Amino acid sequence: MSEPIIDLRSDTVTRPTPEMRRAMAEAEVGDDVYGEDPTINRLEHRAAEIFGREAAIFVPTGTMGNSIACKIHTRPGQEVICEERAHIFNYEMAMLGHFSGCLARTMAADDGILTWPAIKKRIAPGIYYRSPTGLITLENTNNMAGGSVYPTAIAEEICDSAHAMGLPVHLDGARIFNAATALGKPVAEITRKFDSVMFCLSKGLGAPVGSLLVGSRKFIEEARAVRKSLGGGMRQAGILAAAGLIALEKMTQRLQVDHDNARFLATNFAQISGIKLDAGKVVTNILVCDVSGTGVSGPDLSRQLAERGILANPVSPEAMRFVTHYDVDRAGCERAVAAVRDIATRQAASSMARA
Ligand code: TLP
Repeated sequence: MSEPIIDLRSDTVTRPTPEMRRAMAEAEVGDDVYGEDPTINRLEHRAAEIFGREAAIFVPTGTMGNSIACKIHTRPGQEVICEERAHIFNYEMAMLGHFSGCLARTMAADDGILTWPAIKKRIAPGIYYRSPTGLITLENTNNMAGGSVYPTAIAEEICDSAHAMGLPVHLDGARIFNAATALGKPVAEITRKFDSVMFCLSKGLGAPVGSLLVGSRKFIEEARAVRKSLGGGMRQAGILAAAGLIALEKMTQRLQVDHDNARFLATNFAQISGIKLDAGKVVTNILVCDVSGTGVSGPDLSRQLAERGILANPVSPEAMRFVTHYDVDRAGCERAVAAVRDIATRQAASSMARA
């Protein structure tokens, strides 16, 4: 029998647990556009409670949650500050431009962690012919920076200083429960200063679909209208919220396992000649490493791994991303390490033979 596929492309590939599937089958539902889906109402209520906020809204995707937040916080002609690897900038189909009429003002930051002194220099000077800064967005964990985590004091300094200038701060917290696990603090504590927070149920938490946006009652009321304008008004979506409730209540407890597996991958990859990676910086479930020193490009390594039943995505010609999650265990990670080592060793041997 052939070995199962090990899918390290993303934590978005997780499938609903048997408990989620049962809850979905039994979910009480109603028309959520009328506010009558009891399971969605329960999920939104729980999310608001867990984040210590007035209200929450269920949205089909993280991208929609971010789009709604950016739309509400800005007006056309403004700039939105984000780190250059931000999901909002790179993977959301230029929504800032075509939906909110804003430009992204990107900036590079070590490990993807912006700081107030750096942001301050990028805030528009307030001259009438310069497009004003309308919003700052942070991403915690920072996906493409290798799942890095914001130290809470740095995030809070950004929020406090931005607020003192009248600027809102939105958090793309797609993986905020991973950040909370790494910091050993509740999500409410590490996100309390943000004006709005989006987080995903459909990544490491294993739900099949869905994200939430949390904030003040007024903000969430506006978000309901904006969600509708994006075509995101769902009807009997309680079947999705039922899985989301399990994600929120139970799956948040187990993320350390994924972090340990990512660290295991990182420690082993770092020992393979030609792979550049600081294993000590892998603190959540994502690792991004430079593989160019092996002589195999990212896309080529991805192809060769797929032939061995291991799936992982290149993020540039030089770099690969590996993401651990509920559907990958330690044995799967061991197979991934063996496969990468084998490909790198063969490449080194064939380069030697040619020399
Ligand atoms: N990230 C996906 C891809 O789109 C890159 C992944 O595989 O990691 N914010 C962050 C930080 C994300 O990583 C993602 C998805 C989103 C937002 C968007 O969520 P969805 O896919 O639900 O729109």
